[in-house]
Amino acid sequence: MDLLKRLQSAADQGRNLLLDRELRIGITGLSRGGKTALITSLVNTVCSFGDEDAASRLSRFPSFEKAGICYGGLAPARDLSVAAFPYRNAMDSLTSEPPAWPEPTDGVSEIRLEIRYRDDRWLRKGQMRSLYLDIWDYPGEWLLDLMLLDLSYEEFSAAIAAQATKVRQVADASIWQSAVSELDPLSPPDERALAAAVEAYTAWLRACKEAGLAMVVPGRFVLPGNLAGALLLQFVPWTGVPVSDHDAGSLYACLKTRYNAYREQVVRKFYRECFSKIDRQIVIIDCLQALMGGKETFMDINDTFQVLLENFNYGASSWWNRLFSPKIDKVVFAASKCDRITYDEHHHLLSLLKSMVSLAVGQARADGAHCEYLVLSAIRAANCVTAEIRGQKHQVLVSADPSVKPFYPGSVPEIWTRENMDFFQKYFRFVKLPPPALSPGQPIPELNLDVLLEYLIGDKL
Ligand SMILES: Nc1nc2c(ncn2[C@@H]2O[C@H](COP(=O)(O)OP(=O)(O)O)[C@@H](O)[C@H]2O)c(=O)[nH]1
Ligand SMILES: [Mg+2]
Repeated sequence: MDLLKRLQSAADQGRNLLLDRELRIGITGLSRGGKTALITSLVNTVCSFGDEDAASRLSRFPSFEKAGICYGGLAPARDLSVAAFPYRNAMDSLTSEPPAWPEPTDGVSEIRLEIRYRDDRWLRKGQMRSLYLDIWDYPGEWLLDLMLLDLSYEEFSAAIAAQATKVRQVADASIWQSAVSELDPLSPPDERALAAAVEAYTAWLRACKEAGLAMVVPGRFVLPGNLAGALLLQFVPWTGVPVSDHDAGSLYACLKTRYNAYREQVVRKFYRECFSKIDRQIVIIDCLQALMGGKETFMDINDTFQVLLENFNYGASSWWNRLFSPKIDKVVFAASKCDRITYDEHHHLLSLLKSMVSLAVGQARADGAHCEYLVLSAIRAANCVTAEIRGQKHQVLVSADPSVKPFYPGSVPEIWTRENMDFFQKYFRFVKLPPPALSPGQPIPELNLDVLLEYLIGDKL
């Protein structure tokens, strides 16, 4: 009986994939970009599909009515080995008194949703069908690791040394570099001295990350997930005197072995088990935060795209190709947290987003993926209203928190340039907003999630 059930369930899973009833959506972005908020809000919106006023709230998701969606809800997890996305905890934070932003989460998690709608194919007219959405949350930091798949230990060391020189104004690499140069590459490893060098290297990576730099590799050093303390993470790039000949038992051999193990057992495994299975991808970018970074952030973001492009030219084995693996047929680039600016600035934010990712998008398109762009706010913490100030009408933001006075944050540049970044840093007013107060059962206020849903699943209903 048990076997019969298992066979039945395996057959069901195969059929779902075959009949195009299942969509795996990856949500990517650097830490604190707004992934957790977006997934929470997406799940919340889908769970409200059965509500009477759902269609009117989702007016720019025309497929909702056209397909006759009548229900949305959580479905049992598909992959029991992956952590479940903590939706309930996130909702508890938002509905607590006072409301709090969902706890930050690092690492991979998954949540599965079911959407029921009418079947309009003529033989099955009137019957109900289901579309399953698997939503995957994973840190963008881990994604950058994909570039390591193409690098030997020596190439990795050289790339990091070059990066250290380039960003020396924002993050000083001299501490870890001198710790590395004191290690003896030809003797057996001194684990204590090596651990100290690893710690100094990790501190430097953290400083790079805090300065807003995107190239922080290996990503697991700053976001270890379940690998905290593992020997796999006990290596450093070799920036000491070049080593040509070494014994199997030497420190240098050990560093190489651990780097290779990291590349194969962590990066390749992540790619195989998680990333290569994704059908559609949302890349979340907090453009306003990126504008706040310094000169090095600007260069780093440009360089990141440059590296992506260079790698693309190497053909099918490049990690950029993998990033938009042939399975991914749609990529949505989303500028998050757009409730922090007034409505009349939204089109500027959209054009800024396009200018930031323009190089990357060319490659995704070349790979056959369809790209869309939008600005969104997953959890709207401020409302935009028109106020009369000295006889003139102006848009201002009003926070749910009465202690925050209505304010005009400033203008957003339309293109990604150094000069615009300086201007923005001088004049833009960042206000830290608490999340909106929610009563249990009330849908999360958002901006443009209906547009996102139309892009993501409209053609699958
Ligand atoms: N105003 C506003 N802030 C947001 C929004 N989404 C996220 N945030 C802020 O950004 C922080 C990080 O978001 P989170 O979703 O945890 O980022 P993650 O690390 O990418 O999962 C949150 O704690 C909020 O302070 C939004 O839609 N509006
Ligand atoms: Mg998160």
